[in-house]
Amino acid sequence: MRWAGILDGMRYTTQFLLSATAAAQFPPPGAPEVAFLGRSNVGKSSLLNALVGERAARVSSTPGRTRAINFFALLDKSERRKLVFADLPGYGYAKISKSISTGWPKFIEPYLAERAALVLCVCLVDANVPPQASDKQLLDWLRAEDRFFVVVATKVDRLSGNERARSLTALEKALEVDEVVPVSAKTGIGIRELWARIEAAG
Ligand SMILES: Nc1nc2c(ncn2[C@@H]2O[C@H](COP(=O)(O)OP(=O)(O)OP(=O)(O)O)[C@@H](O)[C@H]2O)c(=O)[nH]1
Ligand SMILES: [Mg+2]
Repeated sequence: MRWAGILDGMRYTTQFLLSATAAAQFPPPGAPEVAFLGRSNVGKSSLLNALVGERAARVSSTPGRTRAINFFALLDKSERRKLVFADLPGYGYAKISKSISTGWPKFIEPYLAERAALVLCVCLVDANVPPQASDKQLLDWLRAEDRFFVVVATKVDRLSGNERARSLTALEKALEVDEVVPVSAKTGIGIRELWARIEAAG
């Protein structure tokens, strides 16, 4: 199913911009930017693809595969950039080398703290996994930086209705947020809801 076209009721296409491993490589800020953040393997690239209705971002079978910030532009039919999506490297995957794992904040913090175009952080947590300290740390950090964020619980297709409700309640409580939006890149659950949040922020 294609979800493209929901944004402003317009059709648009997705264009890969660049892959950045240092702040100097970030594209010049322009259109409102939305960042996808979460632990390795939580489903960032899959969710981004579900939102744009194409296979724009690479989905990994090996956790920790995305090592750079990958920028994608959403273009309207006049080729104007309406939005930019930033697919960020995952954090907190135990098996990756220590240097990469501890290097994450060094690389990401300047982006999250200083990026002028960044209007919304989509923070992904796995609905199938108990609340994680690393996710709480990220949210606390974003709050301290006054960044707008929405927390989404991924892969809810794997849970029954009751399990899903329990997981969402536990996540909301542990992460101290009013709402966690359930999503599935596989079935499309929550994609329209998330689009509404993105439109409201942009
Ligand atoms: N069942 C189910 N599986 C999913 C869903 N989203 C992602 N996955 C699977 O989870 C794995 C990781 O997905 P990615 O989208 O690559 O996750 P990521 O957060 O981008 O991973 P890194 O870039 O390595 O940090 C893949 O095997 C996906 O097929 C979902 O909504 N439902
Ligand atoms: Mg990825």
